Formats: sequence, structure tokens, C-alpha cells
Amino acid sequence: MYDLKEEEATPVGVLVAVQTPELDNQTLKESLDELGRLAKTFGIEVVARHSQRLPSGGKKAYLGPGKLEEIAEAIEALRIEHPGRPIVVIADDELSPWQSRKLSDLVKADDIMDRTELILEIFHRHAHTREARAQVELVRLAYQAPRMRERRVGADVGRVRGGGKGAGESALELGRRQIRDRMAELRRELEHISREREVQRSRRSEVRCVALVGYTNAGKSTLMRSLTGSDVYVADKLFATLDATVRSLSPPVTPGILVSDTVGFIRKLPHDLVASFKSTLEAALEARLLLHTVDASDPAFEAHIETTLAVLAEIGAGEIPMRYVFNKIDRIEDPEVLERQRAAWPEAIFTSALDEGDIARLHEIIVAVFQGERQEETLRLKHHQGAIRSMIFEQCEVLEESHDAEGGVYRVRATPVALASIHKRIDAGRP
Ligand SMILES: Nc1nc2c(ncn2[C@@H]2O[C@H](COP(=O)(O)OP(=O)(O)OP(=O)(O)O)[C@@H](O)[C@H]2O)c(=O)[nH]1
Ligand SMILES: [Mg+2]
Repeated sequence: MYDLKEEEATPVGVLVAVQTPELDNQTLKESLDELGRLAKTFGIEVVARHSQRLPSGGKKAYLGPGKLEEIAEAIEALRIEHPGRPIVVIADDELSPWQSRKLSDLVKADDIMDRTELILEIFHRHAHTREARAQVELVRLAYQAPRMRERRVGADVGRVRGGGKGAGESALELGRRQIRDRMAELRRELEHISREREVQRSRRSEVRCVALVGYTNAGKSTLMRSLTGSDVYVADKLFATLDATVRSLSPPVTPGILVSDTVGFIRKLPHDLVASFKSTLEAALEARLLLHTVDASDPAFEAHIETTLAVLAEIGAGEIPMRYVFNKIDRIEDPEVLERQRAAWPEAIFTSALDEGDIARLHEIIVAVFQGERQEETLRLKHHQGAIRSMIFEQCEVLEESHDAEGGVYRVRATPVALASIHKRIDAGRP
């Protein structure tokens, strides 16, 4: 597998899909639009799409013979139109190794990819941390191994899939035994990382965290930036974020609140990938509240919500309290559309991540969530207990500080957990 060099010609993409009876025209269109965006994110210029109504997608060569002939002819014409550029056929469903080979033989493209592989390749390129890279490499090897024999070895193989900057070897570079060994090694590495994280997690005493979750490209990282003043990566591509990041809410409150940004979801997200990201997500989802971010300007937003809820349930986060954040409202041109959404989702928070006022309001809502579970109390410190004062200021909102003959008096607002740990310190210090 070699890099897709800058000077190499951009591959030309042809999307193909099966329209099963339960798939209406609108959903098919949305799914293909999204496949097109995945292809674009990967660096393929999509020039055509073909779909066929079939009772099921399990056909031998994915599509029927007549359709395949039509596609083969279209590809021949594309070769004349785009000389020297590799032509890739991309299926909207995961193909079996056998289907992929059949399709390849019949349509005579330079390469065949499917939705799963495209997602895996994008993840592979965007993975930065040791954990994300190991997870993606593992799933990618599992996907590639049974398909190794099926790929025609030669110039066309690997022409489109670039090594990219995500490290790790591909199945095509490894023998079968080596693949098994490498997969075992990756599993051990991931177990090790996950144990390390357990230790770090148990050190964190109290979790005051909200997690931004949602469909890819909804604007989670943009909201994260505005809410925390951090410079996490934002981009108009799918799966810009792969690693969970945690930052402090800004302007800060006492005690601090953490905001975490997570990987985005997409329909037909490969099951193995969801499973492998579960551990990364679990840490991020140890949140008190999920902010389910929705791109309200996307006509398919309701389908995106359903997909996100399904993935959240799959990773065991279905029970965490959740608020909807309908984002990108500045992109909704028709005010009536926005009004209808507000009426249909009365509990949602409507934002434009680009609007300071909206962000300030979201900030207030987040703070209020934690305020609700705090209680007011008066704490007394003796003169010799001055050291505990800093703990009080760290973990409580101090409403008033005064002094009497005995020592310091602090009227505070804090969570029961914080108050209990401060009382423990105070009692331990009593003569
Ligand atoms: N107009 C407008 N654009 C937005 C808004 N929020 C985000 N964007 C843009 O939408 C694109 C995607 O934003 P990201 O914040 O990277 O989205 P994400 O949810 O983190 O996406 P993934 O990391 O891929 O899951 C970027 O081009 C942002 O600039 C908004 O409220 N209004
Ligand atoms: Mg992101």
C-alpha cells in the first residue's frame, strides 16, 4: 500500500447502491449524498451514481447483470473523459469479499470500495493517539484479511487507498500468520492502555463533566471550542475528530466543569469500529449530561438523531441524561422551518456555534445543571486549619468568607460529595 501522492491524479468515483423495498427515495438520496461526502473526505471526486431497486442487497454481484453492464459502459466512457485517472466504484453497503471480486470483474474499474472500507480508511488517516491508531488498525486488519486473496494483485491495488499519516501496516503488506500475530499484539496493547486509563479514572474523585455527542459534522468540536476557549480541530469533513478530548469550561466556574468532545457517528457505522471505540467513548461518556448535538440545518437531521441514539444505546450510554442542542441555526434560511423545529422540540437548546450570545446561554444551562444538585452550608475552620481553606476554594463556590474568634467561617455552595470530603478533612484535623 503506498501513499496517494500529491501529484497523482485524483481518483474518479462512481457510487452504486441497492434500493431495497424498505428504502424510500429520500433516504436513498441522503445515504448516497453522505457516501459522496465520505468519498470527498477521502479524496475521491464523485462523478456518477447508479442505484437499482432489488428485493435485497445480498445478490451475488451486489447489483443485477443489466445494471452492471450499464455501469461497465459508463466506466468506459469515463476513461475517455478522465484519461489517466483511476476509477473507483464505491458501494453504499458492506460487500462480502466474494461480491467485491465479482463486481470488480464485471464493471472493470481500477478499484472497488464499500462504505465500511471508506469509513475505516478515513478513521485510519484521522487517528492520532496511540489508542485510536491501534483500534483502527485492528478493525482494518480484520476487514482486510479475508479480502486479501480477492484483490487482484497489481498496479491497481492500493492505488487509491493511501497509507496516509495514520501509521500501521495494512493486511496487504503482511502474510496471514503475521496478521494474526499483529492483531494479537494490538489487542494486548489496547488492554494495556485501557488498564492505564482505569487507574487515571479512579484518581479523579468527582466527575463534573458534560459530553458533546452526535452525528459527524454536527458542530461538536466547534461548540467545544467556544465553550472551552480551546483550539480543538474543526473541519468541514466527516470524522474530523477521532479522539475524545476533555477541556475545562470557560469562563471557569468553581468547582470546575469539564467538557468532552467525542467521535461523531454515522449511519451504518461498522459494528466492529463501534465496539472498538467503546472504551475510548466510555471514559468520555462518564458524563453527568450528554449534549446531543444536531445539525438542525441538515434536512436529514431526524435520521441523524435516530442513528446517534442507536449508537449511544449500543455503547451503553443510553441511560445518561441528555439534552438536545440544535446547532447551525444560522444556516436555516426559512424562519418558518426554525419555528416548526422549536415547536416540535421544545426542550432542545437552539444554537449557532458562531453566536456569542447562544454560547453564553449554553454555558449558563450547563452550569445550572450542576448547580441544581448543590447545597448551601456553612463551614468553620480553626486557626490551625488554614491549609483546608484552599480545598474549600477549589471545590466549592464560596458565597461569603468571614472570621470570628475561633477562625474562618465560609458560607459555601457545593455538591454533597465535595462537602463530605471537606468535612472529613476538618474532622481529621480536630484536636
Ligand atoms: N454556519 C455554521 N457552521 C457551523 C456551526 N457549527 C459548526 N459549523 C461548521 O460545521 C463544520 C463541522 O464542524 P465540527 O465542529 O468539526 O463538527 P463535528 O461535530 O466536531 O464533526 P466530527 O468531528 O467530524 O464528528 C465546520 O466546517 C464548522 O465550521 C454553526 O453553528 N453554524
Ligand atoms: Mg469534531
